[in-house]
Amino acid sequence: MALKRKTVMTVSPIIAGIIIMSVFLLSGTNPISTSNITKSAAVDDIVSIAQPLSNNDLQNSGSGLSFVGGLAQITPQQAQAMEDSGAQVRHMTLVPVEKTIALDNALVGPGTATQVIAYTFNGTIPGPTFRVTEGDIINATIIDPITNTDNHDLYNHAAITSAAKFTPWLPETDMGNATSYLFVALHPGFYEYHCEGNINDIDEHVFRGMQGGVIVDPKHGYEPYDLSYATTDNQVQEMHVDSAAKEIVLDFSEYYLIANKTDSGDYDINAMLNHNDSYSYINGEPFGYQPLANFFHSVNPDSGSAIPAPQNAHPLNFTVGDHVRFFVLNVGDFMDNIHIVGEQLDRVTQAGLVETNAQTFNLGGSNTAIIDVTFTQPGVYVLINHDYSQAAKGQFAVIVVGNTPGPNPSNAVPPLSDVPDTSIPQSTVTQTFGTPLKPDCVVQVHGQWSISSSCPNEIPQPNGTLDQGYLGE
Ligand SMILES: [Cu+2]
Repeated sequence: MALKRKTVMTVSPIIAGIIIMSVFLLSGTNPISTSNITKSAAVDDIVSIAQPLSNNDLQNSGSGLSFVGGLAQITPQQAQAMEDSGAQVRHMTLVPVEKTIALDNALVGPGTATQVIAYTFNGTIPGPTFRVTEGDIINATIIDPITNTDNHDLYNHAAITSAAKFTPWLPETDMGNATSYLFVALHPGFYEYHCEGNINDIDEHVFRGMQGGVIVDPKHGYEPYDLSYATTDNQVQEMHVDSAAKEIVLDFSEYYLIANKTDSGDYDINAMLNHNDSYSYINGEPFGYQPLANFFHSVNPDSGSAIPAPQNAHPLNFTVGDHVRFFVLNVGDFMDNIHIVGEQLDRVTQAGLVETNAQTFNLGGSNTAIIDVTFTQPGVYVLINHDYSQAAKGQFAVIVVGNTPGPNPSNAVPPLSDVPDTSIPQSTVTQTFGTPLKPDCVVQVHGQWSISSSCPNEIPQPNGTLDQGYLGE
């Protein structure tokens, strides 16, 4: 897939050919059969993937990126064999960018921060949503700009390996270096990725914004379902809901910010330890999908802080009869009690478990769910964290269901799936945070090591042999 190169940091031609960003919608299908994935010759190799790593592997494994939830680490040789058998190789390149982001919907009043001194992946909070298909090989790379002030790396949960792998004696991806790893997407689902910083400050890097999600689509797509609903004249009807859906990513987390004159927007560890978040958010922006003026008018009557009319806020838009698939990730420290005022959650899928017709779904920290909702009646609905303290701090989204299609905030719409009959394309409007990238400072990877950046950060010529990913030297 030849992508056009823009402004750019060139990287060695030897390693050209590798990195394609999250919008990497490589065409074609993966020939690996997943109707019975364990019977696939290529995927049988995965059995050998989860071999314990040697101490040498551990010491030379670069960043903390090891096992991603649903993704198992493999060697370049295994990856090559799988690719020769027809597996797709996908690229997931992340560039840590340290930047200050103004909050459009900052609280007003004393003791409130109006910006975030942020650590980001590729310039946005959250980082880009990646999308692959069950059985794909993922080449994950982190390139750390020389101008960064802190170490960054890339890690994920569900680590099926020694905890020693995450200890500080392992070399970080230091400023000016790059590290690449290969994985196989074993299990469908939605998975969190995040920076773990210098290990002892993981929380700081996560709450400054270095986190995001990876969608692993089932090889054969998502199951349809049947739905009973009441018409506007109260007649009960049955509906068969197809697999194809309009898709929305909702990334829930919080900001913990020092809010005085000199440190406004810096990370406040004491606030985190006390569960006293300054803001909560969906997709990086408090109240980003809440255009109603002065809702939750006074958050803190004692300090006088309040929410002004939200700026640059845009609701989620659907039409009557739309099947919507929400990919929900809770990165934060609070329980995310997902509720849609005026609706029920038709189907919730989480790690192979399925719940139907839920009024609210409780999502703990670092967990995810895929939620199907079909909107059968026109109207205005409100998607919130049903923890009122968090709804009042930013996790509050308005959903408008009308008779004509409306655009959705760009940072809520994930890349389209490669699996047929999965994604229904949507029109979008630019949103301040998240993907697609905020225009003031972004890093984009075009095809093979071709990076365009509008950020002042100096992105290095990567070190190491990165063309096939590597474990150790
Ligand atoms: Cu970091």
